[in-house]
Amino acid sequence: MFNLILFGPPGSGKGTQSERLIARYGLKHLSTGDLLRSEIANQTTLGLEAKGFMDRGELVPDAVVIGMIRSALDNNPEAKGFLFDGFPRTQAQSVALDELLEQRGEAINVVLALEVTEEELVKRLLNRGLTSGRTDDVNESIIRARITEYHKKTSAVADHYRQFGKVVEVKGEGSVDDIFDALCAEIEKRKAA
Ligand code: B4P
Repeated sequence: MFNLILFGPPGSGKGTQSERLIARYGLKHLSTGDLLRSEIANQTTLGLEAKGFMDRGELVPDAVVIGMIRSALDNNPEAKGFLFDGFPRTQAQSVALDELLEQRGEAINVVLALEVTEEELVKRLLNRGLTSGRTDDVNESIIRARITEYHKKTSAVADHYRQFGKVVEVKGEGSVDDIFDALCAEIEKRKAA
């Protein structure tokens, strides 16, 4: 199995690049953002609980997202690897993911961290907000709150995996094709190792 985390601030291109990476490598895509939005669309109890946090640009509680990932791993025993997109987002989620994978005899192979400046992130998300219908993309102060959450809680995820030498930084500005090629080059190196 090959398991990778696509890491980076909101708007760094995780969703965009994940689509291409899963197509190239046949990985199972696990996006906690997509899973949460689907719970909201179906008006489940979990979705109703998550919506308030997401609308304010805050992270959803760890127990909720860890439970979702546990179920997703259980439901995909045949997967040849997972691409984690937007998860883990806290130190506690990182530890939980490592444990969930270890119980299955697996581990994270690489964390690819997309680097994008804050002004570019805000520009991209406001632009996506024009068409996405996402309530967390339309208001600049909510977008900045999401970026602040990222610096406060999510950058710890990179620190966690750095201690195991698993983090590779990739420039997340430029054309989608060039960024994709850079990500693939790093994956190929790790697969060959
Ligand atoms: P997510 O759904 O993960 O959303 P995101 O980080 O905003 O998006 P992403 O980074 O994937 O977007 P992309 O760059 O592809 O999270 C939403 C919310 O859910 C969070 O705020 C939180 O409340 C909650 N949540 C999710 N996971 C959680 C967890 N584990 N724990 C707790 N809470 C959690 O796209 C951005 C835009 O940039 C697009 O319009 C795209 O077209 C554009 N773009 C991409 N690449 C580009 C490039 N190279 N050049 C120009 N534009 C580009």
